[in-house]
Amino acid sequence: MNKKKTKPRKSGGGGGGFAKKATAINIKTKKKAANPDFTYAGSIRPFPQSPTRIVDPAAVLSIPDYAIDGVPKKRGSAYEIEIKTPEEIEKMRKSGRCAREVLDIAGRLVKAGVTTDEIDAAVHAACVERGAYPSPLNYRNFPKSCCTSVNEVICHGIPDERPLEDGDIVNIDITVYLDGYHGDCSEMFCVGGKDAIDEKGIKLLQTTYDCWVKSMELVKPGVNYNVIGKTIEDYIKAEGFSTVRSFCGHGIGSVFHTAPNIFHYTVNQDLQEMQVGHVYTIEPMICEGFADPYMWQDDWTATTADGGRSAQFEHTLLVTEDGVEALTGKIETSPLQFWEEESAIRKGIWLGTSENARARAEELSNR
Ligand code: EYF
Ligand code: CO
Ligand code: CO
Repeated sequence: MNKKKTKPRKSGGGGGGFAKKATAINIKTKKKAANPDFTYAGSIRPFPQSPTRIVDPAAVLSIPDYAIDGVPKKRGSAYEIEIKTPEEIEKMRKSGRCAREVLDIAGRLVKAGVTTDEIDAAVHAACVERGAYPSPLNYRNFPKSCCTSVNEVICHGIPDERPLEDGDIVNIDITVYLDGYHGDCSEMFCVGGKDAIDEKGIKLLQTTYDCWVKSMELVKPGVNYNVIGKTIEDYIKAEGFSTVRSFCGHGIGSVFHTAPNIFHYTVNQDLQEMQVGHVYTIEPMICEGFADPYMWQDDWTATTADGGRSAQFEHTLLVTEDGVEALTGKIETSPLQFWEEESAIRKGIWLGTSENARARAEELSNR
């Protein structure tokens, strides 16, 4: 799909809170002509996209260094894992909570007939209302404020004018940049509810959730990072599914993607060890068929090559002295999904394994 160069607009494309002094976002136009004979792996097709939404820098606490030209400047070490200070952790708690609030808002909109672009508009407005910049917007020239990945789309689906259909499974991936720090999370949603999904789809969703929780339960200081991928792969293989190798979780902080890379498959060598103050994401993508990715012509959307469905969950996690805390964990108002109520690993809300996290989860379950 060709991207059109969009002029900066004073008020934009269905999102809220736009400005007199908008940031001129320079979305790159792809020179490559679209091949009309391009073959798609499954039944999802690209639909038209609305004009790029813009953010008034004065309306948010801060904008990331790529907001204007699409190029991230501050990279962080490729190897050394940052240990966050207490002040940074406080800020990341706030960006994590903000990402969760926005994800819950997006999830409540999921319904047959609603377009993923309408969800993007709501996400964009909810970020700006909270003083946050929607991190995906213009990140390496990405054109929208969140990713929406439907059925066979593994990740980085671009919100567009396709109306959701009963029986679709959709991942909504939200990252916000609040006061200099990113918070990143994603969750699956079933269009038409559980009853609209076939048995294999339900098993895919449950297995993806359970392998993710199982891997997060093992996070604590001193644990080798290779435990995450092995736990995920062993669990999903036994259920007949496959795990994506081409995209990984990542360290996160003032930089969207930094060390360490988090592999969601078995790595037969020692990696680094987890330490108190590490903050990173676990975001496995699990497929009902093969996990080989197939890129659309937009160079962003990754689908499965065999057209089988893919599911994904993601939290931003903080390693604490006594375990782990999900900085993007569910809050008082978050709806519970069937895979949380029926989990074989941990039933109910999962907020982490630290004493604090367990106590808060208990409080929320008794609300
Ligand atoms: C040019 C993007 C660039 N990348 C990663 C940029 O960590 C993420 N989700 O959990 C994540 C989210 C986004 C992202 C949103 C936009 N991008 C995507 C795909 C290709 C690409 O190459
Ligand atoms: Co994400
Ligand atoms: Co991520």
